[in-house]
Amino acid sequence: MLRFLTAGESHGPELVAVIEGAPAGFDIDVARINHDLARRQKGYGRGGRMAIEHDEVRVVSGIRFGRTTGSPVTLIVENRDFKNWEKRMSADPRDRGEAKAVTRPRPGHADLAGVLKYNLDDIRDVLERASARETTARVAVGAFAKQLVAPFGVSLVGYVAGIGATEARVPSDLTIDELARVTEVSPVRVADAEAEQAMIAEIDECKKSGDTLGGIVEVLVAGLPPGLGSHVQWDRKLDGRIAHALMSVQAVKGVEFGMGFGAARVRGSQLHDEIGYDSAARRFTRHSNNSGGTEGGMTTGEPLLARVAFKPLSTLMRPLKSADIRSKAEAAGTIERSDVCAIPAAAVIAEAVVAYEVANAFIEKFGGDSLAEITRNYTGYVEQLRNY
Ligand code: EPS
Repeated sequence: MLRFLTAGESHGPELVAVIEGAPAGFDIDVARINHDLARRQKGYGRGGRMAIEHDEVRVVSGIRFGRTTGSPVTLIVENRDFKNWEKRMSADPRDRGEAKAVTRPRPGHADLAGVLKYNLDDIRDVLERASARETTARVAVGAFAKQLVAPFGVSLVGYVAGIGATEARVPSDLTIDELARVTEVSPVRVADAEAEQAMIAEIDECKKSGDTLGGIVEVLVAGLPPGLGSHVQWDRKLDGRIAHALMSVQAVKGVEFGMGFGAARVRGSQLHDEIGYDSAARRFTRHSNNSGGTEGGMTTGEPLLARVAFKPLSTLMRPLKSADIRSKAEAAGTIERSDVCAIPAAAVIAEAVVAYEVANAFIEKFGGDSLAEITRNYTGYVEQLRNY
């Protein structure tokens, strides 16, 4: 099984991810990890920070001559902005006086619950770690994970399905590769030119009025065999694990699969995906995919589709009412440099988070310590399905 931890603060020196349990013998192209980090930095509505950063991983362990060795993989991303924050983010107690404490919690952020829980009197001790800057490390992990499943024909794409009040159509005739290509060149990561213009206009309007915008992203995964995850125990259900991982992304308020909440409003006869059998391909088929590719916590073999709702960012340039944590007097929430809308980046983050969970389920099912061993197990299972 894979596991990983991230560490690092938004304005600290570095972000770190340690991935444990990766099998040996997998080709890892660091440029592909950096490519996803660059995708995360893009998007209409981002703030000034992204002009400072140039996110790239430094591999510290676990990869030798472009291949995994089976050892823990450590990936480090430098925060270029740290040079402007050295005194304020210093580990040295002598620098304490250099930093002005943040004392006005932003409604919607981790600020207030964090200082109460950890008994802190400077909100910066909370906001630095709560910041979505941490998703840089998670995107690096996801980009690594994608390369564990790529040899088995698994591909993923995250894209935007809505920003604020504007929904984007997703053309149903596009392959996953085409969808990835089209959304990649859109400043708001959509495949709908009309919606793109409306979204850009809404982001501009919010920027002017000091407001922020949320949205919905979708992650589509193709090439999964049936039977990843398991129905036998609650914590082995793959949709449950993916939902947990997605809910843990900063600002996420909802996750659904396939028809999701809509499934509650239709009859069973209108919802469930009827089953057929393709004798030539020797595989079971579905007439629809309302389940979003999971039944009983297992993949069905159809594309997996997760939808994720992100709330608008909680740092408002025209702040909401708050109360100072020291004086308890009414005060406006703190203004920190932030983004107006981070939904295009959120699509890349959600894609990475799902990639990790899928890779983990894959390694669990076809478990082995090397690419050769996993390939044997995978090929044997595919054969078993064909002969079923
Ligand atoms: C960032 C995410 C946001 C940005 C941050 C970079 O973090 P937060 O969740 O704290 O709003 O605002 O940039 C800054 C903190 C800054 O100083 O500009 C990211 O995704 O990299």
